Amino acid sequence: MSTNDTIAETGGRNNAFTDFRFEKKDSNLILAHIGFSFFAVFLGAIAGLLQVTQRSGWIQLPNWLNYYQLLTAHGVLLALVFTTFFIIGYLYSGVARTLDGKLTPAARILGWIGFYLMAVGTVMATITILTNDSTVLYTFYAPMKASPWFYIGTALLIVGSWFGAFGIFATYIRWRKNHKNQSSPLFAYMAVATLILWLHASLFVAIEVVFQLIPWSFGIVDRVNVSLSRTLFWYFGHALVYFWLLPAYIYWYVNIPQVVGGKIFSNSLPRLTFILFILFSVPVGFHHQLNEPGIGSFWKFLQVILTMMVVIPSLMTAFAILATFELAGRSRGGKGLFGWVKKLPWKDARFFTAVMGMIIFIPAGAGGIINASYQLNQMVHNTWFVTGHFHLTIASTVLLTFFAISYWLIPVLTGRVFTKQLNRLAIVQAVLWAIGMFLMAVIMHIVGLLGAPRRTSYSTYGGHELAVTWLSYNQVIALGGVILFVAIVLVLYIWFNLLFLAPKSEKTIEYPIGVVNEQAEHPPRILERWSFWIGVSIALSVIAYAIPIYQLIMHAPPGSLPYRTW
Ligand code: HAS
Repeated sequence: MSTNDTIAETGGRNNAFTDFRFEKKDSNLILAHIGFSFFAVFLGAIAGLLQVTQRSGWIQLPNWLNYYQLLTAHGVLLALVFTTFFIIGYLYSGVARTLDGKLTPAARILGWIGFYLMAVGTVMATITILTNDSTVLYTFYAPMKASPWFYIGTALLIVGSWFGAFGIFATYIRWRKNHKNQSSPLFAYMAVATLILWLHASLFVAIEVVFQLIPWSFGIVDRVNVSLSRTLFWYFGHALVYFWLLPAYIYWYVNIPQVVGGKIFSNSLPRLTFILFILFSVPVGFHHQLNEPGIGSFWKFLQVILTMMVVIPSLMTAFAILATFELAGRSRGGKGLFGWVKKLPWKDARFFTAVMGMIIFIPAGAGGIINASYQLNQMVHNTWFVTGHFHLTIASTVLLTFFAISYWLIPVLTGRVFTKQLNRLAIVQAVLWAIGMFLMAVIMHIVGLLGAPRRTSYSTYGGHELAVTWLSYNQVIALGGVILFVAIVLVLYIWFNLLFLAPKSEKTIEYPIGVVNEQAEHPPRILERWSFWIGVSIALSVIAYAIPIYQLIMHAPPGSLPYRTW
């Protein structure tokens, strides 16, 4: 296989890390996580196809399967399982790559413990969904009650991810000990920041599951404080979306500069961005509960303001990524105001697929700001507008970036080549994804504004005149869903090839890590004083949450008995 036949081989680029190879023990651990995540995509996509076609009246489901069951499987397998496995695998890979080239033995042990806990938890939760005992959607709102084994399964998924995080911390701490007074490599820094955010937020959903939902679902206690459980869920739930987004940002900040043949624009700005996410991504969960009773409007408004603060690091990211691209394009000879755009490697799926995600993030982020505006939320809450928003964010921006990562990460791990044909297929895949999402998610925004509710099975609402206006939109949404399913089949085909069939490479396959622009300032030491930032983050969360949570407990209604609504 010559270099010309490949996209992902080293290509002789001048980067100190180019000849890197993983130790077998590390690549096995990373591959286990990534491989498991693909299985979740496979099942979750089938559930997605069935539910979108049922919702639009195209198909009728058999008696043993219902819409809400599919919706639960789709959300849990894609939003919770796929993301967590993929992210932990990707973070392990970059940490091993940039911190002395390997994981510590402790990290490997912690990584495997985490993997097995997550895998067992996923299997338990999935079985209870398939048996229709846990049709509670991925947000598992009380008082709908799932099987206790569903909650235990999700708790294991979360606790397993903590072990994964501890493994990464172990490798990072070893590196800091051996490199006193140095700033850590950007990838590792960002991985640590992402996992600090994750530990902080997921602790609270673990409290909800372990202390409220598991005892209640086993019948040990009769009633559950519903408002408190939802508040604990959203304490975690919004930071969860940044647990998905930040690994995509890591790719944009650290890996893509090398893919485009440029340099990382700044060594401090990305670090500051991630610190802002640690601070502001948690004390904002009330923007998911703006229409709920029991929480004072002052606290909701405070969290709306903090939500606007968490938009800032994304705007900083947009600026930094564009600057990186412009510098790269100009260094390749791009002239004039926009001549540099043409010089970017548009035919390389590792770039193209991620850029599709970036472009989609511009309207997706605007939709988020609409959601977060206190008054506008009255209009869009619980409508398909919100479903459209999260299909543009997690299911496009983040997912497309993860696809782009997989196109070089699997070859690095398996030694197989991302051939020209696979690269072409990946570009077709990204275009199909953008078309499918345009038809599905953009129309969801429109029909949401016309009042169509989310989380509902097919219904004509007795022929009500308003509901009739939604029907033709539903058809377009289903068409978009079918196109997306075809695109998922393509990506599964590419992954299968990269795992088992593509030709083996004779050369080392490049793990792209960008180098920082020589003119960039050295990052200020304060940015790596984690205890300080964790302290500020906890303080902000106490300010935003302590009094409302106290009130939810002290003025709690009697609580709710469990319900099985399906
Ligand atoms: Fe959201 C609901 C507000 C971002 C996911 N969101 C959801 C739900 C999910 C979700 C899953 O305030 C539904 C939960 C449920 O089931 O009920 N969201 C926001 C805001 C942001 C935001 C303010 N969300 C995300 C991200 C997600 C995600 C990211 C997943 C990954 N969201 C809300 C609110 C709700 C909500 C309310 C509740 C609604 C309700 O009533 O239920 C912000 O973080 C967005 C900031 C983003 C930007 C965009 C910056 C653009 C960039 C791209 C640059 C492009 C370049 C291209 C460089 C301001 C960085 C270069 C191109 C070349 C030319 C080469």
